[in-house]
Amino acid sequence: GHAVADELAFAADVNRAMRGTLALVLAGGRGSRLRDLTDKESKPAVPFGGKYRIVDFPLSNCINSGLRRICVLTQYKAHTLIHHIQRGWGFLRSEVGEFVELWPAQQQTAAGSWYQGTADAVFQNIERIQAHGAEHILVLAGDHVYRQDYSKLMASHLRSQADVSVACIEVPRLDATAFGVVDVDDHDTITGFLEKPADPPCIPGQPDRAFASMGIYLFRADFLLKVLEEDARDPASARDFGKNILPSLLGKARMVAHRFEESCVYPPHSRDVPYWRDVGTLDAYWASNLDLVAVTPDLDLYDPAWPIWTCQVQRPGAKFVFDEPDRRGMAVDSVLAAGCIVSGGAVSHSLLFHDVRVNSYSRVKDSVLLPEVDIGRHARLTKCIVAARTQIPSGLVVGEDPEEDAKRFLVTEGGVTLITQDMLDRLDL
Ligand code: ADQ
Ligand code: ADP
Repeated sequence: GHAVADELAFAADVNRAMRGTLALVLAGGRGSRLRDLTDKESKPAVPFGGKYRIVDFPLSNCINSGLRRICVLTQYKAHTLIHHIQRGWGFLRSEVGEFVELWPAQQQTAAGSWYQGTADAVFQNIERIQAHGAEHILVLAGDHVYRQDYSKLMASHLRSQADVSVACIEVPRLDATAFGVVDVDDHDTITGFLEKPADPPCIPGQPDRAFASMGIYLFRADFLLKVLEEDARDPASARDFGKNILPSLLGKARMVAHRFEESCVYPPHSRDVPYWRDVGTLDAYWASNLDLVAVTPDLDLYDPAWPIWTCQVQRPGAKFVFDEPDRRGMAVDSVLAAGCIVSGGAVSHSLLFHDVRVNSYSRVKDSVLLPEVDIGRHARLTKCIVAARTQIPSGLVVGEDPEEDAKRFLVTEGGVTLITQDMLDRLDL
């Protein structure tokens, strides 16, 4: 009796809190480890999974979690990101207070410095945030691929009566050099925080694992505003959540770690490994795109209960031309987006974004081809990432001689070759 009534009342509280939450998606960072892929656009705008851009994941998580007041904070080369959001994310109902707004960097600070750190991006918009009168602020990184039900994060935030909840995940210890590493007590209260330590401390009793911040912070709005104002008065601060804000709160505020396992949206076939990817390097980008080709991918994009929304290109279905015995257009073990035409070439274990052309006698294997790539006749590509709108010339062979490839293109530590149109133009073929 009472227990059920309490549960229902609590669920209603969570619901109300979600409706009173403003989500701030930080989408300004370049993501320089993606090299040429982020020459012209920021990391959140980089295409992912055949028809999405990375920012679609946190935005879809908001929509699917019932969080409908969203601001996207942009900065570095935001043109494609702004275009994508204006075209694809205008379907919320402003009449009932639902929106995705774009907040470009305003260059408000002196000396032409745009945003400094992530906290400055929020601080510069403090008046607009106050004008929304939100009770909670959810700060999200715009550059990770994952499915998370933020209402479960809200539930644990309310239960623990935290000033701020930080979503955290266990990662291999050696990967944690790229993250904020968190120390917790028995109740998951955060007792230590080291931003990107060179030698990350492990989880007690697990020498190879570390507990990392996912860069997802849920704040009580009044508390966040107070903290940002304090930080703004500190001339030594770099105005960054990871570098300055979280460490400054240790021992002064109720800062609680939320375990991602509790709010991860798992695929139906596996509840073992929570999926969260910082596709920050070319090797990680290649691997997580090609994971979608696997028999049972770790990331389920087919789940109607948790759709990933995007800006659709209105294109016809992928087409395969198979006309002569030696010109058999086919793709196996692959994902192809709309508008692709595989005409007399062979594609295997690859992911093709929309409007890719694969011409006769060519071979594409273990590769990720971004939108509007054209593969010339007799070309052979293995283990490549081809940047958008690149014309691969007839007969080009890449992925069979690493030394030769490294002279002309960019070969990663993991042996993935990135090919862009600029690199081809420099070759003067
Ligand atoms: P990083 O990911 O290295 O670490 P950062 O480069 O600041 O942090 O990027 C965080 C997010 O903010 C990204 O989505 C980026 O695009 C965006 N961003 C960066 N500067 C911005 C600006 N000035 N304006 C708008 N958006 C901006 C952080 C934390 C770590 C944590 C990892 C998890 O500092 O503690 O472990 O995220 O990936
Ligand atoms: P309805 O008007 O039936 O309530 P919606 O509010 O779902 O429909 O959608 C309004 C408009 O937004 C429609 O034109 C629809 O095509 C478009 N739309 C809905 N969802 C998306 C999406 N994920 N991406 C792009 N456009 C969308």
